[in-house]
Amino acid sequence: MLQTNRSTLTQFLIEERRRFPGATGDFNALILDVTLACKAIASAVAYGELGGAMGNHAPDAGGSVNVQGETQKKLDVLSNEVFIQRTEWSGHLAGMASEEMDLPHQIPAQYPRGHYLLVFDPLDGSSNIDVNVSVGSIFSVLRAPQAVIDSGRDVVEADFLQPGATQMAAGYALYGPTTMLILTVGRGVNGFTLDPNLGEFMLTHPDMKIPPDTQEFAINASNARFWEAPVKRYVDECLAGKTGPRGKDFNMRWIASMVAEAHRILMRGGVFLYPRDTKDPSKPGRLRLLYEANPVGMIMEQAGGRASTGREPMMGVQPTSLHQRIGLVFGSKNEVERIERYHREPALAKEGEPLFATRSLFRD
Ligand code: AFP
Repeated sequence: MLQTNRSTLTQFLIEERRRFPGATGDFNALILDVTLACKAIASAVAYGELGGAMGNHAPDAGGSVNVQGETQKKLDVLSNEVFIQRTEWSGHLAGMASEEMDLPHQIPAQYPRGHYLLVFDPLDGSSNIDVNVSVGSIFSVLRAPQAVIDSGRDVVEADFLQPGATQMAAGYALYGPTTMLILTVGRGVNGFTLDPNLGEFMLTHPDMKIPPDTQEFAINASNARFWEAPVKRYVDECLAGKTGPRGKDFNMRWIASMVAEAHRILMRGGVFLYPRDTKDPSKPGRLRLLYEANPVGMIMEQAGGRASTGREPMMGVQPTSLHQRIGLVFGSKNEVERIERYHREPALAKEGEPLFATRSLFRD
């Protein structure tokens, strides 16, 4: 381990910062605080039930006491607390928002306030915890509005409602066979692997790029009856394989842990769809815009892929609320563009008539 020529995350960030002579180092310090939180969560995830941290079957915060007298707490509640504890003291944040908190978190009075907003999903895929399947943390860094910086006032929801294109940084930690950190600070995407002996994230995947084409798609097919026509068309054509309009066979994956899907796509290409559907008209999608779609979308676009609602680029969406949901399609650029094209093409047949495929597994 001592004889390695790999950069640590700290070295990488300092070398990146040298391109900005006026940089104060605050941004780097914030990223390192966030990645320390991810290391702590990685440890809690690894201990699982041994550490008293549980998956979805545990009670909420406050929890019960298990036979060993340990207070059991849901891991996503614990992870949220870790993100807050590791970052609120630093003086780099004006405030933060999380999937686990209805309202924005104010920086306590005893700490200075800074220039950035941190938005995060502390533990995504938590329904997989109890079955020992990879889960992750997702984070996004925004610049606080100047009025917030100048006044030092408490943050409000509106301060966070910035399009994905304004993100300063985005990343995810993947708690899998190895713990990895995938990070973009606006100049490409780099992957780091946690060395458990050193406790350091080491640069192992520099300048990651997504193949523009793919033969692998990820969607929860149990929702097929709720899909809009363009999505049904796209999936039908993938399933038709060589015998259909695509002229090639496709493979399907669904891990139900978006961070794991995103990482697979980043590594070997693919497309992920959790589209807007008719299952619950009050929900225009399952995934959240600010702390799931936008950070993952920034990573995909920075790696040469594409992120979309299916109808418009994700990075251009103007958020309307902190926890708003949105339809999400991301991955290999040419595949996402095809899906967007299908959403633009007018329905070729009247409602109720077979639209495209003469046969479909999903035709009701
Ligand atoms: P949980 O955090 O509740 O497990 O949800 C995970 C997730 O937000 C995302 O990571 C998955 O891609 C998606 O939901 C899985 O949704 P389905 O359970 O409907 O397939």
